[in-house]
Amino acid sequence: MVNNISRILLSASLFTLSTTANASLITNGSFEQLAFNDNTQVVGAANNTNLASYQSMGSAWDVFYTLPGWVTTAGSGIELQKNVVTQSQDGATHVELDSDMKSAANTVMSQSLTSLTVGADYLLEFFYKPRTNAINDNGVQVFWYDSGTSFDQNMAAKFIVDGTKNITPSWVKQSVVLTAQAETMDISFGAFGMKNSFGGLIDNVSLVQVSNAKVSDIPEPSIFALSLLGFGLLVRRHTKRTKNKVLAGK
Ligand SMILES: [Ca+2]
Ligand SMILES: [Ca+2]
Repeated sequence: MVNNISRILLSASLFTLSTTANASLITNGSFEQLAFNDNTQVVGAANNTNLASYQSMGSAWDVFYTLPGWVTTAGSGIELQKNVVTQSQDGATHVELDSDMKSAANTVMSQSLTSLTVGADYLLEFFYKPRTNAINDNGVQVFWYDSGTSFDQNMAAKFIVDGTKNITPSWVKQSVVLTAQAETMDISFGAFGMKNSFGGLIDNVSLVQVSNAKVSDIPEPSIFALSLLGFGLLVRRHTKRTKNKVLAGK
């Protein structure tokens, strides 16, 4: 029975996967959202630019503690750029995390992802472009951890990209597969290297589920509970059939 239930589970989860395969789980992955759902107004710490006014500006840059979907978890804030260093890979805006503040600091921005499937794989993709020709100046690290854990600069990065503009003059797609260890995971992007207000540029971040948890990864108590449920359904069906037979006088 467990085998049958496993097959049903697998079919059900494959169906779910096929219907959600293309939906990115990242909020504001292209950094184009200039308004919060609750209408919170935010102003940049460097130039006092209201986030909403990016819409009408031909070019702009400022440093924000929060953007829709993203929050600063280390450093001085997220630098949102529009047509000042380069065109964006997607849309009109992108971010840089070696932010231009009086004391330039390598910033970490984070987002929580909920309702993940423990044990399932997720493909993270984003576009990266190094701003300068200097070595050790444009690095970006990706961290992925259970939301119950606070971000820590000493965490091991799940992915690292670094480069220089002369060798990598255009946006390049980066990809890494991440496995969910909890239903709610945090993803963080952090700049590393020289803190000089010039760093790696990031745009078009997406995260999609690419595999289910293996049936063998489902905790045994769940299979046992499902077995009981299946057994209960069979008993109910059998009882109903017997009752119908009795009513029909068979
Ligand atoms: Ca964008
Ligand atoms: Ca730098």
